[in-house]
Amino acid sequence: MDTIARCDVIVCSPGRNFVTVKITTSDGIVGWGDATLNGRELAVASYLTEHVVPCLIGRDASRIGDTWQYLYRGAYWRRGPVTMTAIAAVDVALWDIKGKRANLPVYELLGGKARENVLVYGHAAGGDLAEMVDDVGRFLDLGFTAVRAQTGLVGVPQAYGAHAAGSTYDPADGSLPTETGWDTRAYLDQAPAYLAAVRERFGFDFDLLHDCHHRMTPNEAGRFGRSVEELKLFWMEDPTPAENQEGFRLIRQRTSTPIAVGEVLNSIWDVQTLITEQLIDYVRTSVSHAGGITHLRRIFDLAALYHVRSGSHGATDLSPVSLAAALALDITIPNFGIQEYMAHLPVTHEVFRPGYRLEGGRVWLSDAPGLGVEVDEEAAKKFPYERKYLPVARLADGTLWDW
Ligand code: GCO
Ligand code: MG
Repeated sequence: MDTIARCDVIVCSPGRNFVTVKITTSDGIVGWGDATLNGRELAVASYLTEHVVPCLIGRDASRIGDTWQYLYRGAYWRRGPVTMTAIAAVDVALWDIKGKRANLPVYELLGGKARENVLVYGHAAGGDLAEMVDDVGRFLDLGFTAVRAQTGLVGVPQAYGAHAAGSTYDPADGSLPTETGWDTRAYLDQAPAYLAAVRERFGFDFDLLHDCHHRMTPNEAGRFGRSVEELKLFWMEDPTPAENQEGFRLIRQRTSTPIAVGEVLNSIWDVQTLITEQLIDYVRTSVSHAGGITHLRRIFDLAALYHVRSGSHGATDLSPVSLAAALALDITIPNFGIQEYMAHLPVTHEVFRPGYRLEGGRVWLSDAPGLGVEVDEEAAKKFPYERKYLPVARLADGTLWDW
């Protein structure tokens, strides 16, 4: 029996913070998992080292499902981003090990390829409308056939999306969260117009996506969706906070603009109503925040019954290990929709060397055993953890809002 001999938790910051799990088996096989929870990284690292690692040593490395239940049911406390991210990292590392042991890529263990490659969307952004439209053009020139477009709002300081492409949200003074602004009326006035400007310049022959980032009420979201219907968005993402899944009934009644939800949610129960009542079109739960390959596969299977397709979160705060794991699911499931793809910074690749490859708006998977990602632990040591936060948002009168 190949047992879990060691489990190390590596925290490093090559361009941004990442928490990585390394499991080594008694036969010397190494598997990698991503345990990064942006802005709350050390909570997961300590959950792992203090509470999970001691339970793993000596367990049969091949029993992935049993280990998942042991960590989930065995904790007594349910769900939540810290727990589900920790479980995800262990789960993904064990799938990586299973692949390496079988000398097969993980996607072969999941049933084999259902498609040749994985459709991804890129992130076009800009400080203002002109910059953002140019950035959409840049992605189309690179061969992307799906692009998400975001820009700031005139009169609102640093609203989400106002950052130039590739920039991070690091606090200006290096310590506390950046304070940004929000104004729903300005958004409802301006966002449909700037999305229309993209269609005007580049036409309809590509998929246009937009992230509303959880800031509207269901009623406002319904109005927004209706006002962009003729722009034929691929999706509007997170139109309203999804803790209240029932709120999406109202949006659905108002608009046929497709809806994508799930990046901040962690379990199948968090998306159950959304899926079973067909209130969304794409489920965006991620492999690293929703319990790993084992649990995300369950979510996608449930979604398939209700014509909901996958649209996995893939921002740069998910490490290349996560992306490789997401891609293994993307290429095998019947109800694949699209995969988010934000290129990692070159410095991130000094530590994480993935085998997948982007070409013409699609990603081709590596056929290396396991997930095909190498992690350079020596290089990781050069990039110590730095405390960072996601921004917060406030209305003009100071009321704290959803960022
Ligand atoms: C997306 C997301 C990200 C998140 C980020 C938070 O759709 O890509 O909304 O931009 O804000 O992952 O850590
Ligand atoms: Mg999003």
